[in-house]
Amino acid sequence: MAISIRALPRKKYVLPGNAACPGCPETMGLRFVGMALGDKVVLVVPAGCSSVIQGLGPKYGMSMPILNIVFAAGAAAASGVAAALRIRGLEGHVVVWAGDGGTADIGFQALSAAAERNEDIIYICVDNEAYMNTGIQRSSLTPYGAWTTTTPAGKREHKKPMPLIMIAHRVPYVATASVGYPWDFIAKLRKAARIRGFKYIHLHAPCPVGWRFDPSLTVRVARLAVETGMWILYEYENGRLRLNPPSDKLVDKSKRKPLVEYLKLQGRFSHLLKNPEELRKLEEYVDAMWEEVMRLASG
Ligand SMILES: Cc1ncc(C[n+]2csc(CCOP(=O)(O)OP(=O)(O)O)c2C)c(N)n1
Ligand code: SF4
Repeated sequence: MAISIRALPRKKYVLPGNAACPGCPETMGLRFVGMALGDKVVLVVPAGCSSVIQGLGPKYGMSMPILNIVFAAGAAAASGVAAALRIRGLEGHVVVWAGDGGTADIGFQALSAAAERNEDIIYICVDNEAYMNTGIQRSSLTPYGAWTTTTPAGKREHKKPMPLIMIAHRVPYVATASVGYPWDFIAKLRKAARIRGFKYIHLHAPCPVGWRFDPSLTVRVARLAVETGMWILYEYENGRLRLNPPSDKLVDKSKRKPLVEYLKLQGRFSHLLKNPEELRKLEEYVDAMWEEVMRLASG
């Protein structure tokens, strides 16, 4: 369904003067959550950049109710909030907003368990591909070859396929999204809010600080990830996977921009660009990821 810009709420859900860095993708994503779901959101935020952005006391940077929770417990705490709303007969969408570390590493046990119980929550992984809040350490969602402070010569392992892992949980709704495509993300949030049970949205969120690019380029980098095929936009519902625009036009590899267009804007890949063998490994990963997603799309 098309979304009109005039129909979006005027209210600011991320307030000026918060503690985010310039060009921060997490504040962009949080604004979109507010625009999509309005005042009906209860956010559950484990430790990470967004718990700092949100701030405390007079510097409070958000206008949504937020439960800050320990790093490992996002999905468990949200399950409790959803139960409390249900018992009290209150309306509201319980939304976990967790980083890649808080999702794919330390929060994974609570996430997997809540998915298995089919809790009525929306879980968003805001994926900036490293532990940014504590100084850019690698996570299991950092891509192959990327520099972080704990992978100074480039990470040796590929990114964990989190959305596919969540599809394997057979939950009602799984989607990927990007801060470079707000309409797509807002539509997916609204759809998720209409579905009962567990919903997982994986939001690609390029971070200028950790990825080493100019803060004015966040949207450009986010869009290039999709245009080069490095990040695929899709949704999985009722046992079927469907590609979303513009990824649906990029199944044919020749339609995608060269991967280097995406990599060359980011300092974290500078050493990789000097090594054709390493670059080839990343290209092969992208091809394999597309094959896997297309198998699900045709199955
Ligand atoms: C049990 C525990 N270990 C470590 C920390 C320190 N810590 C706070 S935030 C954070 C990084 C969060 O990374 P991520 O989840 O990727 O979110 P981001 O900061 O990138 O938004 C870490 C390691 C903590 N709060 N609790
Ligand atoms: S480190 Fe990155 S994700 Fe964290 S506040 Fe800064 S720009 Fe945002």
